[in-house]
Amino acid sequence: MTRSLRNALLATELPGIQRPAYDRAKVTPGIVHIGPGAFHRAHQAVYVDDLLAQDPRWGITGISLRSPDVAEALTPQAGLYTLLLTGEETRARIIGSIAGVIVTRSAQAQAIQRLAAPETGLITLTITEKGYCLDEVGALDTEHADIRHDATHPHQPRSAIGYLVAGLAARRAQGLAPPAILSCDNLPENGARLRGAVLQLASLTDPDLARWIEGEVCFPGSMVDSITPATSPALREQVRTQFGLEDSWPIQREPFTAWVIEDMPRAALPDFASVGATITSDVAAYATAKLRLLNGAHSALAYYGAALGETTVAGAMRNARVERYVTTLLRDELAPAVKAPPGLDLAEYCATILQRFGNPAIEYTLVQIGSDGSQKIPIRLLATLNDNLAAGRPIAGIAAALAGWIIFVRQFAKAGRALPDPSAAHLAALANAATGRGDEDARLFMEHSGLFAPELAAHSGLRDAIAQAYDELIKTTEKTAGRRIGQDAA
Ligand code: CS2
Repeated sequence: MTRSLRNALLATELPGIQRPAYDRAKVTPGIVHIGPGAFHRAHQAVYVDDLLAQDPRWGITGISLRSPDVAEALTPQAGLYTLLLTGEETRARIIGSIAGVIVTRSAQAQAIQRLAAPETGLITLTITEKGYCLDEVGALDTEHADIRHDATHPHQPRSAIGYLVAGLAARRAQGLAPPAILSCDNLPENGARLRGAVLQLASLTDPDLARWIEGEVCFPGSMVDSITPATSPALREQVRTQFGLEDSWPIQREPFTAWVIEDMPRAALPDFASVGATITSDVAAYATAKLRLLNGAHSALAYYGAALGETTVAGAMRNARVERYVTTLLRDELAPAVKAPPGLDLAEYCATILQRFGNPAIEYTLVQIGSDGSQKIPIRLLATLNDNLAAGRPIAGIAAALAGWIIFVRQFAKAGRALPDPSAAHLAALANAATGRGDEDARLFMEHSGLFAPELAAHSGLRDAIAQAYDELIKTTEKTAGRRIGQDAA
């Protein structure tokens, strides 16, 4: 027998399933989260689920900027969903911290009202790199179509930045102190970049508002970490058969989780430290270490592994050539460019990353990680590449990841499939002009993809290293990967 997720279910026997340790009826909404995708529901919403047991003021209202899918799945379930923690054993938990989800497409005014509501003490975001609409130096891209729109229609925004500005304007109009705003995305200096983007957009429409935001609103930085693949049909089936729950959108993640938040007392955040988050003044060191080591290695593994015909992270880690590649990359190229935050042993951290990638219970597709490469590669790999070139350290592994990326882009073009990337059209045009020769294709992508700053684009040592890896990888790709990527992207 399977049972549907409803509030009433929480009062029944649920053997082997952890459930909210608080009365959901007593929870009030204190957090508004923009982008309630899988990562948010596997990470922050779980910390909040723990927090609500001691402080019911922090229920979450989600805001979906694009698709109604999350709202359609969660509304009939009263916001409840199942989280499976999958490692050596699988543990199930029902999460109750999300009270509701607003879809801006059909309820724009309601979304702005909720952002501005007096009880909203914290706004959080997981909108992925591209959601910030930043340019290559990390400032707001004022040429971005959504930002141009929001600069002229501040009350009908399209971008997350536009919603924040509209919400803050409405809050200020009520004469109330603002909420804190916390980015939970894998961006370097995520708090500072978000603050810069919000100030820049506000100054285009209302300089007084921009001054108020500058003086009043706290944007703490953060580091978030937990490997959370997209939900597959097999996961729904597992939740049904193993735990007897009918859930339209369960979530799965590894047991490991970490959240480091910048210590900013004026932000008056909920007591996240009491539920396992680390509060520190040195968040940048943790965030850089995580972004450059875990995310850098993830992206490199995705492109290198896909070029060799692999389709998932754990599968790729079972391929001795890929495993050797990632291990060496972490040890010789990524870790030496990272300054360890106090108390973090880099060698141990890298060993844990390799172990986490190898978790066979997590089905994370390389295509999912390889998506949005134009956004991810500069911050995950090129920053380290620049440091290594300047310090005379090796670059062959990063060059191989870049070669893998070019092959990845070409495989999508060859299969006639849309590359999952905001620069898809431009990259597809390059892919169609590529010849399959390392020296030519390395030059083409370095000079024209838009990822490489002029000095890097003209670096002949880098070009040679990419070309060499490309010619080497493509031999295997031609045998296997084209077919597989074509299927994977279907
Ligand atoms: C991954 C991340 O999809 C990706 O690009 O690298 O989502 C990664 O799993 C998380 O940042 C882990 O904390």
